[in-house]
Amino acid sequence: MKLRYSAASPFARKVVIAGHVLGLAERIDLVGNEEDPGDAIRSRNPLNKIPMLLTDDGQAIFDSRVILEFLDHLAGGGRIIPTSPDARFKTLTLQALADGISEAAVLIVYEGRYRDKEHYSPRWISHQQVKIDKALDFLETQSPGAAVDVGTIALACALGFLDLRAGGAWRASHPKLVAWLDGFSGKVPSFKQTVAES
Ligand SMILES: N[C@@H](CCC(=O)N[C@@H](CS)C(=O)NCC(=O)O)C(=O)O
Repeated sequence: MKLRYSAASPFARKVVIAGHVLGLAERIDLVGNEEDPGDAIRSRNPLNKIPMLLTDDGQAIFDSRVILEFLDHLAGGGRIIPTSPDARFKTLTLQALADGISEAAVLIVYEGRYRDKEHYSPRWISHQQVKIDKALDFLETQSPGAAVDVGTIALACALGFLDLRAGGAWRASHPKLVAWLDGFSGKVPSFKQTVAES
């Protein structure tokens, strides 16, 4: 399999970590982020986003949530997406929340990267920042739990992205989440191995 990815992307990092957790990492070739929309791998996703997984039989799979489901299936199922309804919908919802943090943080980065200077919108930035802050405050009061699954993998990647692109400002006001991330990092070696350089 080939994964079109970038080390900085929190969504791609989810996939790389899941590959390690599931013992599938050696079957996944990491192919760097080619921004050319005509790039043979990237263009298999009409949305032109990463991560994008090309399976051994040539099927293009995206986005990160679907790729994680595919990898879980390849590994026998029920490994990072629980099968019992309570645990399953709890972790899928945590994944949605964590991905929402990453999406808002990516939009803030893109506002600076892609918006023409004269249209740069502090109001838009703060609209996204409120989502991040509220989600973090919520998670500070509701422990994300000790399981290693799609929810906690996504959360670790979202917090890692805030460290990478927002200077880790979330840490001072969220001590329980900091402790949770330290615990996750101790249990899942691929989290440390996939830290991107800023
Ligand atoms: N919902 C998608 C989000 C993927 C995403 O936003 N990827 C970013 C990189 S972090 C991207 O490819 N952006 C390029 C673009 O928006 O054109 C997922 O879970 O995979």
